[in-house]
Amino acid sequence: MKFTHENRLEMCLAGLPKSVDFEKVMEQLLTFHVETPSWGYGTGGTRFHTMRKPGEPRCIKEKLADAAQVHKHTGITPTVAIHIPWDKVSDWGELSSYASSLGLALGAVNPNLFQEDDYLKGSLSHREAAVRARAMDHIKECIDIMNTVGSRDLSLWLADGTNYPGQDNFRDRLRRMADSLAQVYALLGERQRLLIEYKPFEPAFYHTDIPDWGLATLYAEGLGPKAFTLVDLGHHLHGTNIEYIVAILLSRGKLGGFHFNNRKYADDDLTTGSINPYEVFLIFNEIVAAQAEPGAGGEGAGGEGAGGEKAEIAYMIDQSHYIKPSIEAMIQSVVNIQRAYAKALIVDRERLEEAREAGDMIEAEECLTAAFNYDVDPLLVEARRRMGVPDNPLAAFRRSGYMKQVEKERA
Ligand code: PSV
Ligand code: MN
Repeated sequence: MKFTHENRLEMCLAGLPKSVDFEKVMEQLLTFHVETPSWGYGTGGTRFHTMRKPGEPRCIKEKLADAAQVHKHTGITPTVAIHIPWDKVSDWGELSSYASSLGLALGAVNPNLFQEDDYLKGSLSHREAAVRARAMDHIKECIDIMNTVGSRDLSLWLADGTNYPGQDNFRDRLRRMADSLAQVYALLGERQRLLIEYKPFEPAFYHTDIPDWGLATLYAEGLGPKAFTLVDLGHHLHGTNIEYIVAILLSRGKLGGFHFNNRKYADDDLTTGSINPYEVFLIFNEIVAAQAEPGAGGEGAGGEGAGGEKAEIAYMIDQSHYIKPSIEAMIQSVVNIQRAYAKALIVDRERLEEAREAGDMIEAEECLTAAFNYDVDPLLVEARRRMGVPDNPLAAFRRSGYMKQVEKERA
């Protein structure tokens, strides 16, 4: 037998559970999108040093050009999240047109409320009204940008917190945060959303004002149907069961999106799936299971919210590549996410339900590990051929000569 794509695909299909509909899987893979972050194309550093890499982009336009390479080779990354003021330009309409000329659109807008000296003791929960007002002005500026570039999501992460016991009054901070978030919410347009990101540590190390999914979701539920929780994989304490958090948020209709990355120790920002690919699979397994439920509303359905509306899930990457070449690391991450999603799509859900009903935990677990261990790459290659992108995005990018060219141009 020749090892052609057709042969590989035939063998792959022959081994799939009967309950899996191949054309439906294709449709789901073809409509699946991942958003890459502008800041993931520059060189990240640690608090020790930033090692500059040859060919590094020098401005947002060059970052978009790099992002366009990821989209060109994977076919599934048409939008790029921006961080303000890191990506600030004088003419947002012009930047938006430039993005379209590359086949991209600008995605989530991330305000930066953590790098001004004023924010040493917080931003939206700061004791001083003047600092809170400054933070609010910055958020207004970000929403204006969203209006100009047509962005849907305001992705809000706050470094607010304290570093020592007694430093501030917890309940006062909670009140100020709730007031500020209500003001932010009131600024949103009809189709815009507020994604609230939580993090239990760093840069505040005693407490953070929004440490976990629970408080983020309390805020999101209190604010209303346009507010959601954002799950950054690196923002959990060790041993946290992230897929269960995902299930809870799905059941509340409050899963707004992800910041994908991977960690070994803390918020390491390693490429997604590099350390724990099973976790990524188990996360997608929860999403696919929720979407497969009767009445779940199909593509993008994230569960039933209080108002009965379905939440769209924004699949975003939040990585800052410190040592790997950024574009290649981004392609690796995108492909790892796509592969984890494909594996979740081929779980034998009928057999899984029967095993659960029979109380057979071995069989139930086997349903998951069978899908996780299955080689779904022929399905990915088929989807890529239908999209007109290379079978192997990483190899094709490496062959393209793009890095050599930008290394010269950006020297
Ligand atoms: C904070 O650690 C974070 O995850 C937030 O999403 C920021 O916007 C991003 O990283 C970049 O610093
Ligand atoms: Mn993040």
